[in-house]
Amino acid sequence: MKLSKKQFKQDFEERLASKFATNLTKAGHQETYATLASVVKHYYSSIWTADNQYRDEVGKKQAYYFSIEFLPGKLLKSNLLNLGILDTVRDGLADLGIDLDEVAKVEPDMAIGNGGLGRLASCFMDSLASTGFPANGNGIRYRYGLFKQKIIDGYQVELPDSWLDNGNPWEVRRADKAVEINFGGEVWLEDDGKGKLLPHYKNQERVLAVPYDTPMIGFENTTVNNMCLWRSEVPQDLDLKFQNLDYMRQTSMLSAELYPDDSNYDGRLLRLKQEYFFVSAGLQRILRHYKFTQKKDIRRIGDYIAVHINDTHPALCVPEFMRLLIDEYGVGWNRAWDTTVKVMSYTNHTILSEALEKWPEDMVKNLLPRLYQIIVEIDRRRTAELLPKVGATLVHNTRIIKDGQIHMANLAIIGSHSTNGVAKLHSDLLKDVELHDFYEIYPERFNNKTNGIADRRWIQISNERLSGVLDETIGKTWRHNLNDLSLLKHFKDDEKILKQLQMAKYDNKLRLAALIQERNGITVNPEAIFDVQIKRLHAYKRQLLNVLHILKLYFDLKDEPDLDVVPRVFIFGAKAAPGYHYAKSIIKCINEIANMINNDSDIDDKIKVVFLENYNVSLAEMIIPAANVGEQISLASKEASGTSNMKFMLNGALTMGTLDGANIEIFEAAGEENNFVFGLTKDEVYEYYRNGNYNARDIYEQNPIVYRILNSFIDGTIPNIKSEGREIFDSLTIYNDEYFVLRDFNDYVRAQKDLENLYRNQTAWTKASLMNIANVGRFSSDRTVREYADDIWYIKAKK
Ligand code: GFP
Repeated sequence: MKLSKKQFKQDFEERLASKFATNLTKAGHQETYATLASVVKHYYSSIWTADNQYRDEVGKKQAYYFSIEFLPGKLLKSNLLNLGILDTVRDGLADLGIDLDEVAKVEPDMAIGNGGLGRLASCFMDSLASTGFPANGNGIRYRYGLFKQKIIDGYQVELPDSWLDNGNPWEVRRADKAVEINFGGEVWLEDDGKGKLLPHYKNQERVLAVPYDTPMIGFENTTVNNMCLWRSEVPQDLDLKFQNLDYMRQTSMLSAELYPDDSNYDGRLLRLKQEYFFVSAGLQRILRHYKFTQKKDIRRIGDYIAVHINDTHPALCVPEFMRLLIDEYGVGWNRAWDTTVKVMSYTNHTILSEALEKWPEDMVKNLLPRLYQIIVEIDRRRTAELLPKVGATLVHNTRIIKDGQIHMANLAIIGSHSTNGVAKLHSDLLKDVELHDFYEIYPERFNNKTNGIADRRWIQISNERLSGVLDETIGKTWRHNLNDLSLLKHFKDDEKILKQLQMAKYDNKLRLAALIQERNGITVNPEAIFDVQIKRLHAYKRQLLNVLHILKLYFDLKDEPDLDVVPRVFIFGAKAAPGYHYAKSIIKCINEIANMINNDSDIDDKIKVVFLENYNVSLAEMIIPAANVGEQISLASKEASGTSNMKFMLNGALTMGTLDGANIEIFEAAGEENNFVFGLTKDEVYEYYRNGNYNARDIYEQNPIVYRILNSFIDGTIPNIKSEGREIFDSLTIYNDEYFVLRDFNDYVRAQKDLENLYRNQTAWTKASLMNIANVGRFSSDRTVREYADDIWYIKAKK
């Protein structure tokens, strides 16, 4: 959009006066932020309205991305950037004596997601709008986002993330578009007199779902999509028998928090309720909108909408869409089924069985009696149809209802026309191993869509320093097409440019060093290698392997204080799921090891270990630009894709990684010689599984370095970790090291040595860094969403 600085300043001052009855000299940070957001909202509102109008008139097919998590982070700067007014607003505010970066700090992170899954959803939201695709999000407006992590005495403590306390200026509550969701009660079918069976209900619990819309603004175009988030409320005309406090409390719990503790029955029930809640609300709204705007036969809806099931949480989309079509819109079963399969598509994000949801049959039957009937019928019809074609074994292995449980991944695969993995290796594993039986039956449904990242946020906003160097070196087209970063290859031997890249990195390291000083009170040397591992804390991601290597360096230095090492700062950011004891023990150990090493005067600044608490999107935006190395060290086959690996690459960090997930494609693109590859391959891991011959205890007993390191967890060397140290020691030596940490240790140490050697030669290092940046184009999520649009959703971008 076009905006002059003068106009902006006038708009800002007027809004400040009308909204808060105050002026520039008196306004506080909150008022400044709310005013700015309000002005920005005013700027985009007409684009948003016009785009909605256009879609309805043209009747364009739209996609809807159903996800239990979204992780947008802060929206202010990204909205300004995408509207093309970031610089104007920054300058205008500066004229008024306001620092945009300070104002931006006021906005709380919108953290209604947990990790890669939710962040991917938000990268997609940005890319879909920026590439002009009509595609919207659908989720839950959790009152409390993912917990805030505090580290107290080295332990993770979870505090509520009450992110809505000061309001949320970006969202629009649309009370007129509320829908009702029903749970429980009884259902029976009755003939309607014309030969049709219609459901009748008794004693159902009613909940109101109210949508809150947040605009997803495209980058310098006219597309504005919608992220619709649902809030649960009590219906105004609630039946008397439900008017009690317990009911009120339960209703508000539905949209209270992400991933309620599911270690007990009530917690699990609540989670299932949440899943149905946002699925049903989203589908009802879509169907109503279609009826209202298109006025066409409901049976043609498959030409107008695509619904995406992001992981298994929204898999109830399948039976719920069937229910709505059949019960509410009078479509026959066969037509409804064909339409459902045409509309739905599903992404699998992990092969870890803990994440493939299964619900007890009884729970589904009691909570969602009509959906249960439909699921049973889908399963019955499919079994009857397939038995003669593919035989009993394949049918049995792929049934939706098995052993008293409803298998949500099976439901999602069967009820949709596309199942994709998120990196080549992962998609192949799905086809060849994990979902092989499905692949035998529906080979045409399987495909790969390698993940990507919204490069605008991950470089233009978060790394202005590097962005500036790139602009000056290769021009600005890369800001619209990330593939143009390949122009940088021409400069790989240009010492002037290499120096500039080094200086940009150094400045970002200074910025991070200041943050570490402020938050952790640790002084780090900006000349040191900044070696970073930031991601959810999970055993398969192997933060522990990183820790073992740190301990090796530490002991080496203790034994030989004059050892010539390149100073390193090891940086961690990670939240552990509140009920995941082992992961929390690892956090405790990292913090105790950090204390031990950071305060050891023998070590000085040769090694520093920093655990930054409350890792979130905003913190990632500070850390990644400053990283020299990104640790991507999961056991091969376990990390479906990874996306922080792509963010590091974009910011010129080298990857220390296994041949897992998208690392493989990163190495292909940027060259193994420009990164550090180590560890077992996927085939070697599966070979161990087949032969059952991995013996971690042997490694512990036979490798003196491993022996010493592991003993330090239990012999008091590392203070204050009596029980945690024992837990970790046992997991490796007694419970046979599920993720082959010890097996990969030696090769990891070797690769770390290579890394250190390369870093000694700054020119060679920076060349490798440049080659990573120059080859990152394909990891833009603009590319990924185009593939989804072309191959799965069949939607077209606005010209
Ligand atoms: C999951 C997978 C990752 C993958 C993301 C997005 O992330 O490998 O990159 O989904 O597809 F594990 P987490 O939620 O586990 O971080």
